[in-house]
Amino acid sequence: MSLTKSERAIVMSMWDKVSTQADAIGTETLERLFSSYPQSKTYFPHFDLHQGSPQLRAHGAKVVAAVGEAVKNIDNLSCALTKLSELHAYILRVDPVNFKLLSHCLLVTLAARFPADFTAEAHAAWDKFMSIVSSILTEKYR
Ligand code: HNI
Repeated sequence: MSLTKSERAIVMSMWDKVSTQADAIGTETLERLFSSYPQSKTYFPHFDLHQGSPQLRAHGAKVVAAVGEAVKNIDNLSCALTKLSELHAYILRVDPVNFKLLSHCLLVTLAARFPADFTAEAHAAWDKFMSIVSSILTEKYR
């Protein structure tokens, strides 16, 4: 599976806006994840996951920064995500289901913050992009 030219263009142009509020978007994404899908909290027993906690905000910022790196390397995703893939597969052993949930929460956050940009085409492009990123981060499980 790979992105078409126009899907790439949509993701890249929307990223310009996302990056101006990256940290807040990361925090909101994780808040949505942990409140809608509390089972995902089991990977973070060492974190204070209350809304707005410093750990939650710091982690949200890291996750969105990694998505930003992926956007920058959109033509070379496997390579760009190698380290993170090893971390999630070998060390963290996150069940791949959680990647779908996190991706969904990111999309909801983007839709809520950029309603005019979040057309059906943008929705589909981001969904495909995040599913490619997620499959790279989980492919080492097999
Ligand atoms: Ni994830 C650490 C990026 C999905 C649980 N994760 C990271 C780090 C980045 C990151 C960046 C920090 C790495 C470092 O410190 O070197 N994670 C991403 C991205 C996605 C993702 C881009 C999906 C698109 N991670 C998930 C999911 C879960 C998850 C779905 C579980 C629900 N991640 C973790 C945990 C850590 C982690 C746990 C370690 C946290 C810590 O600091 O102890």
